[in-house]
Amino acid sequence: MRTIILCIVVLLFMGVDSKQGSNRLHADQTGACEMVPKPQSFLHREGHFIIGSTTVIYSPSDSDDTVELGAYLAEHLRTSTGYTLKVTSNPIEIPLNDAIILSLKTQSETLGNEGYRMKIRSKTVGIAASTSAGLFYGIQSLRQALKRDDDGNWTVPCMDIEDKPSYEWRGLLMDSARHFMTTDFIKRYIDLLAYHKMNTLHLHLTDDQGWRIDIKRYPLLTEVGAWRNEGGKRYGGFYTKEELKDIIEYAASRYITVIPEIEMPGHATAAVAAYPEIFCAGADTVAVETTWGIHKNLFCAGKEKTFEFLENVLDEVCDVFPSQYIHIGGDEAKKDHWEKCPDCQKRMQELGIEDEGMLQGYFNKRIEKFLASRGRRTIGWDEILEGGMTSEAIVQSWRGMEGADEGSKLGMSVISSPHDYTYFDYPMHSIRSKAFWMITLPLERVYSFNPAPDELTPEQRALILGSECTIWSEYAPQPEVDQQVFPRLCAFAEVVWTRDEVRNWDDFTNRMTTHFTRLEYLGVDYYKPDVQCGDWAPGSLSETPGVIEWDITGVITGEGHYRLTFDADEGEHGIHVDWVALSQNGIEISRDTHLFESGKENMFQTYRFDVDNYQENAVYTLRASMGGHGGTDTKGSLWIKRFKVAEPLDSL
Ligand code: TNX
Repeated sequence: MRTIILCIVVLLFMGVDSKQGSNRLHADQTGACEMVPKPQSFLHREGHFIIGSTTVIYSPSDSDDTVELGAYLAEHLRTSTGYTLKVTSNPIEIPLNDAIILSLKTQSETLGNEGYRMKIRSKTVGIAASTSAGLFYGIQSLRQALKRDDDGNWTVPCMDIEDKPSYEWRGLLMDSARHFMTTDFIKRYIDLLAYHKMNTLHLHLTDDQGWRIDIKRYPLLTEVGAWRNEGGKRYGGFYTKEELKDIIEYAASRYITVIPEIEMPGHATAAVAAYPEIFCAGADTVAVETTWGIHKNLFCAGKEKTFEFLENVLDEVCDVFPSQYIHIGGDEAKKDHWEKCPDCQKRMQELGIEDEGMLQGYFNKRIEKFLASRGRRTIGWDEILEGGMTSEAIVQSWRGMEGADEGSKLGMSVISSPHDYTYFDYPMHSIRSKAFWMITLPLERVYSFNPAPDELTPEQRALILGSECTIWSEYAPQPEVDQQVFPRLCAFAEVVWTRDEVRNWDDFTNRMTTHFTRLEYLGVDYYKPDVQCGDWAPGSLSETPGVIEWDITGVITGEGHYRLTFDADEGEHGIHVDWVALSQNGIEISRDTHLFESGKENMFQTYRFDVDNYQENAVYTLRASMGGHGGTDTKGSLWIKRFKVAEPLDSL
């Protein structure tokens, strides 16, 4: 049944897309390569290989990994083409004229750890690499080369590719602390990362607004720390160790390393809410945070209990995560409590240091030493440079590239994640719905990013491992993540995979035309602009809030999650909103209650709704309790955007 539906979907694409389809064929014939990220070297050849029901996949028996790759490729081709191809590790069974051959060439030096060579001819497809990771990336390129011709054959154009990544560290940070993301959703992203030849998933597991990893020795971390009050409802969640191991294993089979981040000493509200004994003396007890921003609730650096706690936590983290690296955060640690806490001050006296920044340095180095005793290397945000770290630690530069410059001068390895190129929580176009700290980050700017800029010396550049993009989730609950991340992740993937000399913006946007079709086929809900669905004129609002209504029938187009934004763009005064509700045929189906007063910092003008039972002929009405804020001369508009329900990925 699934295959039939997929075939219908494909046929639909072919139908709707027939003009584009012939363009695509034409593009190939002129030698353009449509893959994203673009291979380092590509040569177009005449002809096609046809994948039919009799095609055989050969995967070498060198290791379990290589054997599994054959099955992995067959499964993808089955979901795309409907054919269940034979997979063999017996060379005698390879047909001469109808085979996809994976081979491990251990002597190939030019391909490195992740490179591959692919030769597609009319009788065979050959993918060779010196590692199974390389074969895996060759398979991703093959998936992207697959298309259906006018006769309904599944074909791949003849070509030669020689390819390997520019950077060894190609990552995405997912923040499931601010908004929880399900394990299925994370696995879906693992597949999307793999499809774009990325190899690192950084899981931001703890923050002020939630603690998301089960720690056996400290059950309150999840009993208390994983939950917060959101509009009167209990919101949260956490991962059990089994769930995390499952994610790690799933990622490993797609050549992705999962790096955990346990934030310290700042972004620790959820933890100190659960265990106040590791909070500074004299500070009022706290609850798990419900607002965004930089909070001052740090782990106490004076108490030995804090280090005992963190070492025990990290001990369990190391048991779950086999990664060579553990991220300890280190960013945005406001020292207000440390300045007043007798324990912290005593510690500073003992250490003979006068400033709290140095105390954070002591804190970091102690934790780094512990992690080293477990055979792990520490990663921290660029603030870790302030108190001094050993050159063994890795610095993740986020407040620009200064941290990359400074860290590499000290001989430290670097992950470049400057926020103004890599933060996909920032809006891609409209500045209408953004938090005060965000800038607009268009696709072209992401594409122009250079993780190891020319201003650095060759020695410094050699220390840049690569880059990570991020989806911080304060303003991106799970249903909205796809539209924040895509298509920017495609541009980013090319930045970290493809050499500068091979990259070109116009060529990228051309290839994206085809790639958008792939994303759609995969079920990725990539960025769409907001649609205007109402407005208000000066004098139409009173100063005391009243209920205003808009008919928005035409813009509710199906089931899913909707985000509404108020744009109070004209007039001396702003607006005041208490709640917004969505009705279907006069019956309220969803309501979001929170205060918004335009002009006030840290207030968000967006309201969210879910439509679970969409009816095509129903009338949809939006109602808001709102008024002018201080005056009634305000004029503005309402914008809405639909986010599709994330489905498990289909295959190409
Ligand atoms: C800064 S990046 C942060 C995060 C926020 C992000 C929002 C970093 C190390 N800290 O805590 O989520 O900005 O854009």
